[in-house]
Amino acid sequence: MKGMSIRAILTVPNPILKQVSKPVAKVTDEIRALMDDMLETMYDAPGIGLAAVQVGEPVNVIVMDLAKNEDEPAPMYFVNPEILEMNEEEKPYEEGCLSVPDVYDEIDRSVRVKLKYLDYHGKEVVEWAEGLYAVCIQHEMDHLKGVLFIDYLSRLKRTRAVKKVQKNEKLKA
Ligand code: K2U
Ligand code: ZN
Repeated sequence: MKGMSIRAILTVPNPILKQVSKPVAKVTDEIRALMDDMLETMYDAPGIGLAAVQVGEPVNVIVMDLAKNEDEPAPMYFVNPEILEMNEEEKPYEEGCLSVPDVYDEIDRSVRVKLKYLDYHGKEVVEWAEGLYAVCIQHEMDHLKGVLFIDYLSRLKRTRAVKKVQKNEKLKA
């Protein structure tokens, strides 16, 4: 894609990550350029999901690609995503986050969610997500509410996670 760039991924305790992102008025070329940059940034990380706030843009935009490394890329674009229904059954999954590097812990998520969102061209889509798709979209939509997966952990675990990320960021700088 023309003119794509890799952006810096914000890490805890950056306060921007706690902001509530705003809806997008219209899926413009500018929003598409942001999604292209987000995908390039996500592939470089590497990761399978990324919310716009993680690159410092608090708008309701998410990108994902759940394809296995050996498969063709399968980029997914979500503008103004909403969860219409959540299956009440929950299952634990070992989550990580590009904004909380090298921290992993089990988080319970709904096994199926009914989604409504605008796609790359602004067309409305309504579909059910399950499996890793359900886990990842719930993790990303939390980012749009300023919520990180470590916010579900005990205060002690959360404090240790933030201290670990800050120490490692200092070593990198
Ligand atoms: O920070 C992010 O939002 C990217 C997350 C997305 C994610 C979190 C939990 C569970 C699934 C996806 C990850 O850091 S992407 C890295 C990754 C790769 C494979 C499986 C799980 C996480
Ligand atoms: Zn994350």
